[in-house]
Amino acid sequence: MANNRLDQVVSTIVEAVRGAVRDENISFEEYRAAIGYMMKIAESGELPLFIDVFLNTSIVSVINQNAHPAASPSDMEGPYFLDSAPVLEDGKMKTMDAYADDQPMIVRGTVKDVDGQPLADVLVDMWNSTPDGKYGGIHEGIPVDYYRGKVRTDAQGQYQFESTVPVAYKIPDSGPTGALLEMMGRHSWRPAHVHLKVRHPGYRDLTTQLYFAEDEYTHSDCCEGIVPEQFIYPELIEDGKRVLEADLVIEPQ
Ligand code: MBD
Ligand code: FE
Repeated sequence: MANNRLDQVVSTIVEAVRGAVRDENISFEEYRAAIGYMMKIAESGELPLFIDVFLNTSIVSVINQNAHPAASPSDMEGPYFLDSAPVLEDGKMKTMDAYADDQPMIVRGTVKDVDGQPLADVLVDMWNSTPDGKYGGIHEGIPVDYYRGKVRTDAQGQYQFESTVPVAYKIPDSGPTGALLEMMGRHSWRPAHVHLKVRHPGYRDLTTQLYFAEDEYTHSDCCEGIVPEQFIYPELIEDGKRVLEADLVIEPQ
């Protein structure tokens, strides 16, 4: 049986690309070059990165358009979420000893429903980069269970993670995605960020990110991220640890 949704979506995409070909007077040589470049992106393993750079932000707009007004804003998932991340009993992520001058970071808050009621036993995932912009299990030298993990909210709906402060993140520029951005005259930096994902039966998944107010890229993200204002944090230090306090509101399905 034909899948009508698939037919409609693919037809709309093809029509949009055909429009671009006509509008830009694309030559056969340019068409062949584009196919070659897409092959290169696929062969380098950067297909998810490439698509996220240009499209993830639009998917997020659609999610936010359809969201309950009291729900926390969604943000890009990016290419580096791994559902296989370890469950952390105490919220402490494994971090590499090699980064001697890394700064400890605490991320904590309460998960609530849209009426402000705290939700217990909610699954919260967090993942962030190393102090030099690498992700566990993705980039060389960082094992898969580092800088990522899962916790559950306690009876008061609270969650807490400990990790280290990430830096402004440069999209791998040795690959074809970074090279493309450079050829287009765009930089390939994302502001330093922390990824969060909240999942609970009967509720819509919430995927979002936290940012730092003092980061120079917070408002010029190479991925054109829609940075949620409520998730931009000024410097707050507690016992030498950077603290981000993010309450997360999820809505029923
Ligand atoms: C990232 O770490 C990221 O979060 C996004 C959205 C795109 C590329 C790399
Ligand atoms: Fe990221």
